[in-house]
Amino acid sequence: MEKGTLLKRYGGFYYVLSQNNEIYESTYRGRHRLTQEDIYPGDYVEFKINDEGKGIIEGVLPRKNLITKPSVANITQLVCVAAFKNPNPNLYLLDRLLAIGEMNRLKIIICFNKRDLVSHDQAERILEAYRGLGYGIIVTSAKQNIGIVELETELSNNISVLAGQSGVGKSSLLNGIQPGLNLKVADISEKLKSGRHTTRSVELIKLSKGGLVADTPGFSRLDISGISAEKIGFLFPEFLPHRENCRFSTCTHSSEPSCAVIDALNRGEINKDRYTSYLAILEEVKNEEGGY
Ligand SMILES: Nc1nc2c(ncn2[C@@H]2O[C@H](COP(=O)(O)OP(=O)(O)OP(=O)(O)O)[C@@H](O)[C@H]2O)c(=O)[nH]1
Ligand SMILES: [Zn+2]
Repeated sequence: MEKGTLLKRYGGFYYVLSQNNEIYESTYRGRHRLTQEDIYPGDYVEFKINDEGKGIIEGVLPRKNLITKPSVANITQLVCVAAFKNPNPNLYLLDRLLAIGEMNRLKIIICFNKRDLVSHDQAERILEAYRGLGYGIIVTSAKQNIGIVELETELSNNISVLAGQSGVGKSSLLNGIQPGLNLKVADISEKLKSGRHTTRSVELIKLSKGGLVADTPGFSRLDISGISAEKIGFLFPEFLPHRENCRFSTCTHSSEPSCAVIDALNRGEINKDRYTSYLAILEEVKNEEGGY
């Protein structure tokens, strides 16, 4: 029996990447009927290869994680992409993605693209808030081919998702890494036609320097449900040294008295924008808990 990774489902077939780096068009012959929830791109499968060189999947192995909306299994790394300009960085969206990466215990990289559109000082002002959080930061310009090799290196040996606001340059970066991909770049009329919010199934792309990356339309928000309000603080690494000094162990660092996180904020040790994002995520999760 061979083991492999599902890259995509298409037209009733499953495309499986074997451990020998071959892609097999496969069908499923397991004992149970597969439903949509039973197998996602990124899933490890056991399969046989028949005389015609086609794969026959016999089972899906337990998955390590699953991110949803849209769904992909077993990712190891979340690359949160923002642009320095056009669009201006949406820090709430970026911080929300970082929190989702933390929630799923993924390796996290922040990629700031479109470096060509800002000066050194403008870039530094934006980067400042994100240094010292422990995340890898890559500065790129898909247009001027800056940082592309560095990004490619970070993607090898990982199953990665590039997530970020529409228009930040995710497709352009992947095209820069692998010119043969020809991912659609900024075809606005096409996007309107297909409808921005229709869920589209994910496809994992095999990179020539190694690694798999999800082809990403729709990966701007991801799902943050399923976490309780008092756990959100754990997703902000800069809160960790302070939170044990909060008076209440269940402190949500919002309106409680003697909150060490708020004290650190007031001393300027925690970035104000990051804290604002924290409060917004807290509200979002509380609203979900309330069921509306
Ligand atoms: N100046 C500049 N423009 C860039 C850069 N990278 C991408 N762009 C442009 O930004 C626009 C959006 O790029 P895309 O690659 O489609 O962005 P995306 O993040 O994939 O967008 P969605 O598919 O909507 O999620 C295009 O017009 C690109 O040519 C860059 O480094 N510098
Ligand atoms: Zn607190």
